[in-house]
Amino acid sequence: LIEAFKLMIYTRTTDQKAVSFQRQGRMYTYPLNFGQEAAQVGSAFAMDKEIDWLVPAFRELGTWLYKGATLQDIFKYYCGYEEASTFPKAKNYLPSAVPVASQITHAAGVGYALKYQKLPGAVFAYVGDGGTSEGDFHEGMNFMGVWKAPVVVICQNNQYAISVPRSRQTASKNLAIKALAYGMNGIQVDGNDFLAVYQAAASARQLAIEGRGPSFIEAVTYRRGAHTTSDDPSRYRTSEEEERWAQKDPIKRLRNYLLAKGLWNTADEALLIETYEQEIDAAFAEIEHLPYPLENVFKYHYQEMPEHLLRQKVEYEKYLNWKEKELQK
Ligand SMILES: Cc1ncc(C[n+]2csc(CCOP(=O)(O)OP(=O)(O)O)c2C)c(N)n1
Repeated sequence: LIEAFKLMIYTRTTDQKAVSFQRQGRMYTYPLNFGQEAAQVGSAFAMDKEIDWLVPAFRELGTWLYKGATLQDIFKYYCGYEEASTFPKAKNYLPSAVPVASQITHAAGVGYALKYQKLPGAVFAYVGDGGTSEGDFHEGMNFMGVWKAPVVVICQNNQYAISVPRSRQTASKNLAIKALAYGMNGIQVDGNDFLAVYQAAASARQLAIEGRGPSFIEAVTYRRGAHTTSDDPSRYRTSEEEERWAQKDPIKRLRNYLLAKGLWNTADEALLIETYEQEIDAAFAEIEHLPYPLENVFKYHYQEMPEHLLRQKVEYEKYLNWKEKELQK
């Protein structure tokens, strides 16, 4: 429990730091994880780091860290180094998937391959509530159901797909019920309760490795921050709603539980966060000045660079000069 709680705090500290790096113009974009730490770390803790496969979407920072992605690679990715999203230091780990729900078909394939080759372990795949409305989601779910692939699909229902609320996303009564149609095990859990998520994910993994088929877990949570650093949630939701969910914050809840058990000391928490912040700053400093590879985007799409790309390249070079000057200040 302490390890999990620490990872939740580490995840939140990294998240906050990443947002400030982006705001300072030192990182390009970033999807926020604030408020979803129990859904991520709770499910990750059910995973066998060595033999299980992680098939991520793009908003599972706590899971990524658990599975062995380094801060350096995570930061590199959000600084534009696409290759870093393969997380070369981690084992059995697919690259993050921004095309929404495309990863569910990959997860079905990896699960099927494990079964076909009689390899041990399970696949942990992540998707958002919005992702459940995509074609790839249905194809992947259908395939893993038919083939009883050892897959655990964790859906972080954070209530929004950018600005589209869950209520306008699907007429389905809930998301977990979707599993039924594919002959999969389906369960809805309080995604802000670390223990509930862990229990659901551990049971689902057990079913998977015993050959009893894939599972779909709807972890009901809330994205307390913006969709990404380019989003302004005040345009589509109320502060009353945000306040309601703040009361159910997953870190607050696990902290209260640990305090009640006499397992945690709040005085140590501030110190811990300070140590984490130093570690995170040091990791960012290691990668911040690497030569920026975005020019690949310009170079490799066409044999001869078309006019509009040339214009963008000039703008980009201006930006680089600006950034260089800012860094020297
Ligand atoms: C196929 C596809 N369509 C649209 C987008 C743009 N887009 C990025 S994230 C997102 C919303 C995803 O919502 P959800 O699945 O609920 O995950 P969340 O972002 O809330 O974690 C959209 C529409 C995309 N990346 N891929």
